[in-house]
Amino acid sequence: MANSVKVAVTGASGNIGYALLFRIAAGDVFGKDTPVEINLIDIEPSLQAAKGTAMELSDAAFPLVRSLNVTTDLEEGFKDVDAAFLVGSRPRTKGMERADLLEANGAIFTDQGKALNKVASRDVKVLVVGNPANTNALIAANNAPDLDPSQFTAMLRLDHNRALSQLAKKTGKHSTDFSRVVVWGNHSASQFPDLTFAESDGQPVEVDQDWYTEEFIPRVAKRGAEIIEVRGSSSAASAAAAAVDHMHDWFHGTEDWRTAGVVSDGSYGVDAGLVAGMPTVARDGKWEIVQGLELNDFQRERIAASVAELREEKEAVKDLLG
Ligand code: NAX
Repeated sequence: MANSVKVAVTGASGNIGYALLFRIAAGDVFGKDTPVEINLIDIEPSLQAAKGTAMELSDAAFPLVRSLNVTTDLEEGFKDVDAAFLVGSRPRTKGMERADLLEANGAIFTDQGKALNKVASRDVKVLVVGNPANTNALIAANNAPDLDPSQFTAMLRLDHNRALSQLAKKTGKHSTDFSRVVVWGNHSASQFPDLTFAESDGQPVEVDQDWYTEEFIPRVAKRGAEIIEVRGSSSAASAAAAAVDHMHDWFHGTEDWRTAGVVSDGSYGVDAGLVAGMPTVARDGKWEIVQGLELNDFQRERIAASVAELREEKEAVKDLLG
């Protein structure tokens, strides 16, 4: 048996939390021989429901679960954690402007960044799922001066997986047959799911350009809304699966590209310091941005459009950036 991993999940009582916690407990993130100590964090009105989720986790008698702790206290919940999934966030309510949402969530991620800075493991890996995920990750990173900004990431893996799935459907192949797929930019409708570099069996993937620009890109970018329309509620298990994939790969490494929302180093026209979806590989516990790619005009334009939105979001929360 390996040493146990300490992990925190915020928004533990929510829909994504409910799906995610059972995957963590089953060993799908850290490995089937790695025990887990799980802290479930939520706000006071949701505490009871989080306790119920912990009771169910206990009832499942997972062999790897060493402890389950439910709390509303961030410093208790983040104490010494190796991994933190920041899922909880304030939903957008009727009449709420985007700027209000940014600000309301900004306050949450300011507090969480500060608490992680104070008490988490110095190697903590943080994945922000709660929306607006990119800007929330930016805020958390900026409020954790003693941690490296690269320890904070935003989830674009669901968008990445959606892109693979749509490509597989179109070509009649399996999603695992493809490599070098990336989703640039913001986890929002402005994102750019990019097949320019995609390969299958080491060969470039040839796609119909009309399908690519008229169907594939908008479909992936607006898939969240499509799920809500068809299912009647937002993506939950697929979002949890993507969070599992992201953290799993961060801990275990990857050969092929994955999309992670990472702090930009200024490559590819993405302002340094913004958190954006980029082509990355995970090595030695770090996401590395794939370097040296030649972009065409279409790619540059699409990336720039999403980066412009990220800049606006950053401007709206500039007072929270520590
Ligand atoms: P739920 O509404 O089921 O759960 C929300 C959770 O957040 C609850 O646990 C609630 O107690 C907690 N919460 C509410 N207000 C809070 C506050 N002020 N401070 C801290 N926590 C608070 O949402 P769920 O479906 O679980 O989605 C969670 C978040 O994931 C949302 O922000 C959602 O937009 C975001 N998503 C992000 C995705 C991504 O790819 N990055 C995809 C899926 C999802 O849309």
